[in-house]
Amino acid sequence: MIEPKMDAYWMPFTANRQFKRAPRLLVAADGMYYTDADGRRVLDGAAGLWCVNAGHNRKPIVEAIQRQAASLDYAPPFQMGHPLAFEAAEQLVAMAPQGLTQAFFVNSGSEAVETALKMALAYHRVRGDAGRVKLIGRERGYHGVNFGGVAVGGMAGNRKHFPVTLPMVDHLRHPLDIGKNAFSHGEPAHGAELADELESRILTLHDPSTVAAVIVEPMQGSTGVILPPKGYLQRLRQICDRHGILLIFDEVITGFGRLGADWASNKFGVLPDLLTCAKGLTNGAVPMGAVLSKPAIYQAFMDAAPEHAIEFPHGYTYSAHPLACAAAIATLGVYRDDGLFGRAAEMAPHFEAGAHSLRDKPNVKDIRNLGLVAGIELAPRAGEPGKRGMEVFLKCWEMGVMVRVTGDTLAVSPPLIIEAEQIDRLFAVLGQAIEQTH
Ligand code: PXG
Repeated sequence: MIEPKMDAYWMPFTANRQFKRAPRLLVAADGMYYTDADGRRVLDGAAGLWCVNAGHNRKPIVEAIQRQAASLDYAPPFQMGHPLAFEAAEQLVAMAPQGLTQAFFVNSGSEAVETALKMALAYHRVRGDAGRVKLIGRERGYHGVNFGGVAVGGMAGNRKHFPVTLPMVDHLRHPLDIGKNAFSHGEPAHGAELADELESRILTLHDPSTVAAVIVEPMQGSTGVILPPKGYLQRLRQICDRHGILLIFDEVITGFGRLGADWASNKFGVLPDLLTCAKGLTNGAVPMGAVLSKPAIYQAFMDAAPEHAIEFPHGYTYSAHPLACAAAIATLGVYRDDGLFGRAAEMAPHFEAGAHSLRDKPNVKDIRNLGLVAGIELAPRAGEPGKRGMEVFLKCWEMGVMVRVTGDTLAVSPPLIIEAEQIDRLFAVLGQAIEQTH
C-alpha cells in the first residue's frame, strides 16, 4: 500500500509528529483481528477503542447499514421522525436496566454526557427547583471532551489547557488505593467509605439543596481501569436519594457487556436516574450515543410545558441518524442472538487468570480487572511518566497485538467474542513486551 500524505490530518489525542514518522495504519478488520497497511493481522485487544464489543465486520450490522443507506439517507430529527428511531429506542430501553424507560439519541459519549448534564439541570428547573445548579464529578473521571464533560471530569492532562470550563462544579476523590487494594480480583475490598465524603465533605460545603447531580463512571476506564470498592456505588445512591440529587452513571465504556453483565448498573445492583452510553451501542460501526432516563424525569418535562411547546430545547442535527439507528438495532440483535453479555461473564475467569499471570513481571505495580477488562499498571520511570507504558504498547503492536495505554497503565478490553487461546496470546505478548521494556 502507498502511504497517504500525512500533513493535512491533525490527529486527535495522538502524538502527531511521532505517529507520522512511524504510522500505524489499519486498513481492514474482521472478527478479532485488524489488518494493517503491511498486511499483518493484529489481534484486537482493545475492541477498537472499547466499542467493537461484538467483534469486527459483523454481517447483520454491515448489511443493516448498507440497506439503510440505500433507502433513507437522512431525516431531520426535530419536529420530524423516522420509524427506525422509535424502534431503536424501544429496543435499547428493552435492554436497559429496568426502570430506565426513555432514550434520547446523540452521536458520541461526549454528547451523551453534555445531554445528561443539561437534562439534570433543566429537570430541577421544570420542577420548580431552579436553585439546584451544581454538578459533582470525580477526580480521574473521564466524561468526554466537551466543556461540561471536561468540567466534571478529573483527568488532569485533559483539563490543563482549558482552565475555563463550567462554574459550580466540585469533585469527589477517586477510589484508587493501590496501598490497600493492590492486585484485587474484581471489586476491591477497601474504600466504600470514600463515597461518604459526598455527604460529609462536598454536600456540607455546598448545601445539598444547590446540587443538581452527581456523575461518575461506575468503573473509571480511561484513567486506568479503576473499579468501585465493594458497596461504594450503593452509598453514593443512598446519599443522592437522601438529598434529592440525581445520580448519573456514565456507562459509555461499561455498557453492553464489558464487565461481564449487560450494564454496570445491573452488575453492581444500583440504578442511576440517568445513564449515558455510546461506543458498543452500534458496535462502533456508526457514531451514536444515548441518554437513558427514568420515567419521572421525562414526565416532569412533559408536565411543565404546553403541548405545542418544545419541552427540552436540545438535540443534534444527527440525533437518531438513520444509519446509526439501523446499526444500533442490528447490534442489539447480535448481542441478544449471540448471548454475548453472558459470554463475557463465562470468559471472565480465564481472562482474570491471564491478567494476573503478569503479576511478577518487572515493574508491575498493580493489576485490576472485572469481566473482560483489565488494567496493568506499571511503575513510571523516574521523571518520565507515561514513557514505559507507551513503549510496552508499541512493543505489543510490533508483536501483532493492539492494546490501549493510558499513562503507565495498559488497558485490555477485547471484543466479547474472544476465544480462550486468544486471551492466552494477548497476555503472553503483553508479558513479553513488559519483560523487554526496562
Ligand atoms: N464517557 C466515558 C466514560 C468515556 O469512556 C466518553 C464519555 C466520551 O465518548 P466519545 O464517544 O465522545 O469519545 C468516553 C470515551 C481510552 C479512551 O483510551 C476512552 C474513551 C475515548 C477515547 C479513548 O481509554 N472513552
